[in-house]
Amino acid sequence: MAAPPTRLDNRIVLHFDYDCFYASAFEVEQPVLKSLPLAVQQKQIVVTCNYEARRRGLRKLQLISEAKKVCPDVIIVLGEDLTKFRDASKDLYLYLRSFVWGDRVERLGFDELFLDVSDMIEYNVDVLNRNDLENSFFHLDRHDPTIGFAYDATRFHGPTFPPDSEIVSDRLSAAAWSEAETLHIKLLVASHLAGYLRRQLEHQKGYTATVGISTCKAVSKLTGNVHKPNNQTTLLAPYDARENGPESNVIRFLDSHDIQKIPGIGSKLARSLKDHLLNSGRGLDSADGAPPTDNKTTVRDVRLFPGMGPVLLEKILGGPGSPKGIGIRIWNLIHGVDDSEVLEARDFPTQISIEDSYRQLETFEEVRRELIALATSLIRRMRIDLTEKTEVEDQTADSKTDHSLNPKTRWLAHPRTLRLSTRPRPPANSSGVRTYSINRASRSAPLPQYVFNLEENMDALGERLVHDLVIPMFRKLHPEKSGWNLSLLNVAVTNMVESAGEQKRSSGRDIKRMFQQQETILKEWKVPELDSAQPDIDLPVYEDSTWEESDEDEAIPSVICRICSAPIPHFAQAAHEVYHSAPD
Ligand code: DCP
Ligand code: MG
Ligand code: MG
Repeated sequence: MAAPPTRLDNRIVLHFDYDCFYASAFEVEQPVLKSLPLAVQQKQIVVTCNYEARRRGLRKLQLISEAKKVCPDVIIVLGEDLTKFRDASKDLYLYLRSFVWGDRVERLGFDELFLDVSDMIEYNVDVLNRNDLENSFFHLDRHDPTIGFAYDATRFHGPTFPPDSEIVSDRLSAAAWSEAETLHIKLLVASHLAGYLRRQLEHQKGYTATVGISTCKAVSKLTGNVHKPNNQTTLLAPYDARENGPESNVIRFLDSHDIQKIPGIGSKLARSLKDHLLNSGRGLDSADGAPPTDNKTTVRDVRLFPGMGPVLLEKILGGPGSPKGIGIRIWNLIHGVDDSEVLEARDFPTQISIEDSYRQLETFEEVRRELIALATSLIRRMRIDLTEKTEVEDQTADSKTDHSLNPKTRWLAHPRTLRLSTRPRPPANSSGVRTYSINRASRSAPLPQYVFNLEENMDALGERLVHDLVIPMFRKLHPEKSGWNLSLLNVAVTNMVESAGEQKRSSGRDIKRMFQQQETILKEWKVPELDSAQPDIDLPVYEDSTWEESDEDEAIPSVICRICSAPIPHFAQAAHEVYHSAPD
């Protein structure tokens, strides 16, 4: 058996997942909904529902008709227009980002965030007073010791894995400050930061989140799942196994997980691993004496399989089409070692795309009308995500008062390219069943400058853009006169070029000002979001895998999503596509 990978646990990473995100966006607008069962509908499905609805038996990705049966008094709201969720996602991202030193804040889809808080934690561990841990103070600003919050550093905030509340104060008093315990105290301090951020998010923004606290992205994401919703989990040290010492908590935590649940190991890789373990004759019993089972292959089964290591993994998973070094990457992952960094925050997305799916789109007039609607909403989104209000301060007035600021809008970035994509609906096969397709045809062209004119009316710009450019592109994609039977239209701008001038904003530094005029500043900041769920280019780090839960509705016949490999029930395909194509 190959040696386990070397651990480098010098970072602290928090993973945030907002609770019932779309439903919360409605609850924030109408707090009365919080205590009622609430479901968000897209097409014929419940894309999400609040926890009151879940308590009454509703589930994500359930048919609306079924939901109404299960809970007749369910309140249904429409969630096909993603504007509300995009805006909330961006607002919460900017809010949490404003606390973090070093700006390593990465979005994953709409409702997840990774925060690399290593610097803040290191600083706060350094300033702890070992003689009075109970009355500790967490510094949120290096330059102003008054900004922060009081906490008790003799214990963890919130639940831990393994659940253990005894061990802590003991450890801290004795050999606690040795090198080996550094991770322990870092995690402890981080658990208080996570608790504080969750409270702030709830009180200032009205959203609750579930947080995982560990040393890398993959493990903190998984750790968060232990206590859901509105809670947090810290994966306790030690992470490295010691001879005759305590076992590694990461290994203990990961071992019982289905291999497919590991972020970075999607269903395709999991399938190959399962097949190998089952077919290589020795079965799974090598790991724990249990007979091989078809439905669950755990991390432990893979890790302890005879001969397992980076070389064997490369043999099983490598080959044409798979990324280089996949063997070592997966070997690391099953030991909870994920060295992918939390990416530095960006001030604007790498692309913006707007699309809609259709049952029937056959005539030219329909296509033209839809393209104008999409182009207009693309321009609206560009104005939100790619511009910022620069504040010209009136030197003579008190800078704290809002009306002393004279906002002027400027473009942060100019996309150079416009792309049109369409998806023809494949013909029905001989048995009358349509096979599902996500194959898109697309065409790109330079984006004309006039779309950046902020004085011009958006509808007029949308119409002009469609007539000048999008319709000719459409004609090239579909030279036939009619009968295209399209199921999807997508317009996107890509190839962003950052405007010159502005210095990169560094968060942490701004925290004092933020505390003083929190509301004003957050309202005024028009900094666009990071675009992390792009449909067909620049996918996140783990291209061939899923970070998303995929255990919904396993009994329902489903198709495998070609983007994330998750099994998607037939009725949920439309919503699932919306999910992937959401530009941020
Ligand atoms: N979403 C979607 N289609 C999917 C999955 C999710 O449209 N197939 C949307 C609706 C969710 C949001 O994305 O509100 C976030 O997805 P989550 O899986 O995190 O679900 P929730 O945040 O709603 O619930 P939870 O409390 O389980 O995190
Ligand atoms: Mg969520
Ligand atoms: Mg999520």
